[in-house]
Amino acid sequence: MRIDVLSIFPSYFDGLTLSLLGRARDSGILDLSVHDLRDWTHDRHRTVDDTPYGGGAGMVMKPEPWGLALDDLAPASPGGARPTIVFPSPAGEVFRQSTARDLATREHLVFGCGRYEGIDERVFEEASTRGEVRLISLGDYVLNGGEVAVMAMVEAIGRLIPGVVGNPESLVEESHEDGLLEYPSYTKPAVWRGREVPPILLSGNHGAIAAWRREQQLERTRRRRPDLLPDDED
Ligand code: 6GU
Repeated sequence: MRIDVLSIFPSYFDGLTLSLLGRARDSGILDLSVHDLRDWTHDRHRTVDDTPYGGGAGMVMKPEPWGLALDDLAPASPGGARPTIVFPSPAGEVFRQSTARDLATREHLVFGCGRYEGIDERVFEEASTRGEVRLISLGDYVLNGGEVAVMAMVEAIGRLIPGVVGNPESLVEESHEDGLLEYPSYTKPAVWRGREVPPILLSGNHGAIAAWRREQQLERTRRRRPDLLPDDED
């Protein structure tokens, strides 16, 4: 998979070269490039923002650098490959595990990180001539820009690319993969500071352990995230 990230703070993404995704990059599974949007400016101050038409607070990101960056990273190519272009936005659809699974199947993702009050709306129209455009939010709160959101999205997507996570089984028994929260985990010692591991986990009865874990998943989900469960019928 190829991922291009556009940002005016490219060093935010240095962390993505570490650990799991770093190894995926080194092995060639993931071709991740982070670009400075200012490289597509041509004035002395490398300006990326301007005042909003119609007035109002804050600054808006100018369309020209975005257009030139899209020309390079997502060129119009009749009949050619079309990338999926993601703009992180608190006004977008909410990012879920299902979104990560969907985006992990794409050949080429372009992430455009906005700052200031937003990006000139025409950039989204232009981008949709180059590929499928998705506005995606991390959740119902406000960040200063899209960088932290894109870090989270790239990590969630990247670990689903075959070969990135060493043991694929570790992907399936996780919170959200089956729509429920994860069951509790324990390791040695069997008693720690007087606290015992639930005896069933030491029983060797694999059927009973699976049933207990399922019940724990349901109980935790009911308690912490009832919104994930189907509504009661009665
Ligand atoms: Cl994707 N961007 C910004 N700026 N704030 C957010 C967000 C994204 N998701 C939640 N809050």
